[in-house]
Amino acid sequence: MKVALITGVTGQDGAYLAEFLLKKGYFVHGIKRRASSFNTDRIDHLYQDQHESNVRFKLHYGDLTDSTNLIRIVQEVQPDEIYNLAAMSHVQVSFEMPEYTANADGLGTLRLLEAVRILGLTEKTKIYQASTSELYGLVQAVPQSETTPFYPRSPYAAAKMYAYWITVNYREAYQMFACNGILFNHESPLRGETFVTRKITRAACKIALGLQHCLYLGNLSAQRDWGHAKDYIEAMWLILQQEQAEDFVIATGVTTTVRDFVRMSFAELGIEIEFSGKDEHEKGVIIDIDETVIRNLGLNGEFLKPGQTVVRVDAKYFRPTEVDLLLGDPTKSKTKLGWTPRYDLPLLVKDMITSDLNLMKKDEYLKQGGYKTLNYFE
Ligand code: NDP
Ligand code: GDR
Repeated sequence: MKVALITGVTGQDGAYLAEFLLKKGYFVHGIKRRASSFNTDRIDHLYQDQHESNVRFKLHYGDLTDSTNLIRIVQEVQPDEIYNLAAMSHVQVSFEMPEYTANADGLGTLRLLEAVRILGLTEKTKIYQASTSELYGLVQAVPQSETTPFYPRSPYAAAKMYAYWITVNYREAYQMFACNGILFNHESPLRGETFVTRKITRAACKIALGLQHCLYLGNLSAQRDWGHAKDYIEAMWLILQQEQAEDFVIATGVTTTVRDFVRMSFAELGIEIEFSGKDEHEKGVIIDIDETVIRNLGLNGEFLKPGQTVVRVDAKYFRPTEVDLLLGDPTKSKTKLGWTPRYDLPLLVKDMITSDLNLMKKDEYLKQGGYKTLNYFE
C-alpha cells in the first residue's frame, strides 16, 4: 500500500486530495495544527476511528515552523509521497504577517526537504511542492508558462519563490524526486471564506435571501485564471506519477475579472447586476430580477429591488502591490500529464452557488424558526 503524507490536510486542497488518495487505496497521513477549537470541518467525513481495523487515514499534530516535529513525523510515517500544501495562503494577510509567512511558506518547505534528506529517504520519498501563479506577479508575458520569468508582488509570493527554488535545488543537488506544481487559482465550495470567489458566492446567496445587504470588495478589475480544486488535486498526483521529476503549470487557459465573477454569481441566482462608476466609487446595482428563477430556487426575492446597490468597493481590500493579470498556459500539463480539467468557470460558479445557497438556507430556516445563537457571556 502506498503511503502519502499531506501537510495542510485541513485546507481546501488537503481535504480534496486526502479523499482522492484514499479512493486510490493509499494510506493517508495528514498534518494538522493544534487549535483551541475544531479545525477539521473539511475532513471530518474522512475520519476513521483509530481503534478500528483497516484504518487508512491518520492525523498528526504538527507545524511547518517546527523542524523536530516534521522530522519525527516523516520518520514515523516513512512516506512514498509528500504533498506540501501547508501555507499561510492569503496574499493580503501576508502583508500584515510577512515574517511568519516567510517562516511557514518559505523555510517550512526547506524543513520538510531537509527532514527527507536527513532521514536518508531521498530515494524513497517523492515531494510535491504547492507553488503558485502568484510567482508571476507583475506581468512579464501572457499566457504564463513554465518558462515565464517570476516577479513576486507580495511577501506570500516572495516566500513561495524561495520554496520553489529550494525544491528545484534539492532535486538537482540530491537527485530527489521533488516537483513544483505552479497552480493558478482554484476554488470550490470548500474554498476559504475570505478568498474573493467564496466571499462573492456566499454574499450573493445571503443577499438573495435577505440575510445581508451589501458586499464590499476591493479591486474588481483583477483578472484570474480560475479552475476547480477537484481538477487541480488530480494534477498534483499526476505530477508525482511521472518518470522524471519536473515542474508543471496547472491552469485553465481562460482569464476573467473579479467584476465578471460577481456578475456570474448573481446571475446564477437570477439576479442581473450592472456596474456603474469607476475605481473606488464603483457600485454594482441590480438592474433586473428574474422572478421565475428566484422562485424556482425556492427564494422569495422580496428583499431585492431593481436599482438596489448590492456591491460596493472598499479601499481597505486593495493590496499595497497587486497582481493584475494571471492567465496560464497548460500545454505542458495537457500533453505530458494528460491532464484535462472537467470544470469550466460557469460550472465552478454553479457548484459554489448551489452549495452556498444550501448553507444559507439552513441559516434562514433556523432564523425563521426563532433559533438564536447562545450568548455565553450574558
Ligand atoms: P488553505 O488556506 O485552504 O489551506 C492551508 C493549509 O495549511 C491549512 O490546512 C492550514 O491549517 C495549513 N497551515 C497553515 N499554516 C501552517 C503551518 N505553519 N503549519 C502547518 N500547517 C499550516 O489553502 P489551499 O488549500 O487553497 O492551498 C493549498 C496550498 O496551495 C497552499 O500552500 C497555497 O499557498 C497553495 N496554492 C493555492 C492555490 C489556490 O488557488 N487555492 C493556488 C496555488 C497555490 P489550518 O486549517 O489550521 O489553518
Ligand atoms: P489571490 O486570491 O490573491 O489570487 O491568491 P484572492 O481570492 O484573495 O484574490 C483574487 C483577486 O481578487 C481581488 N479582490 C479581492 N480579494 C479578496 N480576498 N477579497 C476582496 O474583497 C477582494 N476584492 C478584490 C484581489 O485583489 C485579487 O486580485 C489565491 C490564494 O489561494 C493563493 O494562496 C494562491 O497562491 C493564489 O490564489 C494563486
